[in-house]
Amino acid sequence: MLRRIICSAPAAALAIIFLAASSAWAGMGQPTPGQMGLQGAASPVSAEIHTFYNFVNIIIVAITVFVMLLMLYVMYRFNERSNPNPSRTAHNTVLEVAWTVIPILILVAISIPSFRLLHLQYSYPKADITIKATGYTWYWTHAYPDLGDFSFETRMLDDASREELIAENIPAPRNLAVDNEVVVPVNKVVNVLVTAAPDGVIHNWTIPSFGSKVDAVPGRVTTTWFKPTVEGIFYGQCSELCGKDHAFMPIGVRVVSEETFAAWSEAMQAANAAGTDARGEKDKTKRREMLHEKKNLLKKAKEIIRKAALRQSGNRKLAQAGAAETR
Ligand SMILES: [Cu+2]
Repeated sequence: MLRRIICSAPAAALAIIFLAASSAWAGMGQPTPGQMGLQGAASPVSAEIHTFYNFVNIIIVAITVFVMLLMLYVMYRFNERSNPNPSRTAHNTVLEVAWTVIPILILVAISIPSFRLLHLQYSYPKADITIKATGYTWYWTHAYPDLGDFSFETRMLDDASREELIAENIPAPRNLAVDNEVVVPVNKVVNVLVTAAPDGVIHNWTIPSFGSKVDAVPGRVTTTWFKPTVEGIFYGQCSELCGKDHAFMPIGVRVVSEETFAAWSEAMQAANAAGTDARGEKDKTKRREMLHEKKNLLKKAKEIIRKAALRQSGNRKLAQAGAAETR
């Protein structure tokens, strides 16, 4: 019986390692039912987090299996029946040095990749795009300070709005889909300045697939960065318990091609400029025209992202039909 347990233990350990290390079961950009492990990696930091997670998991499983086998052996070999006259040994220098030094070596082996990962997360490369995210109770605003400082609110979609998108074949997961997604170009370094409303509470701006997670603190600016390597939609949720609607302030980052991003940001900047001009305009008719133009530009920007979303959801036919309709 004991031999059978001992023989099957390494197989079980291998299975556990495989399950824990398998990121194939995890979704990219959002959680999936029955998910094991972390969400798929879509940035260099996230890829490093995966490597570190798998490495530490192997050590954890190996230690657990070793201790379990040791205990089984002790229970079998040194119980009262098989060992009626126990040894009176109180000290063993070699053993004591070994059980002090080996754990230290294990911790050193863990600390080296751990510090390397921390260094990667907190040494910010030169940013191609900067975004400012501000946490409110309970939604986010996102601004692009380098692109005319246009900004928008990001709020969770209700079920009716989600159904509309799903009917168009655009995935809109519950509690994650948002009205205004943050849009960034693929393979560019994005720096995110994160803060919270001065009279608000602490939130946390998180996108698991990018390995980005940082507190949004009132009166302070914190920073995270990511370099998305895959096009698509990546969701995150506020990860600092902030109050009543903490669970309902998701973040959606849409990674698109450089051309799509340029077209979108151009429309958003023009809409922002039209809005600023309208505020300074005294003539009512002109102001109305400017506001109308702003509305049209925002609609155009939304349509660019809608088409990108359709393309990304693998529904090219619908995207083309949509393009023909708006022509
Ligand atoms: Cu929050």
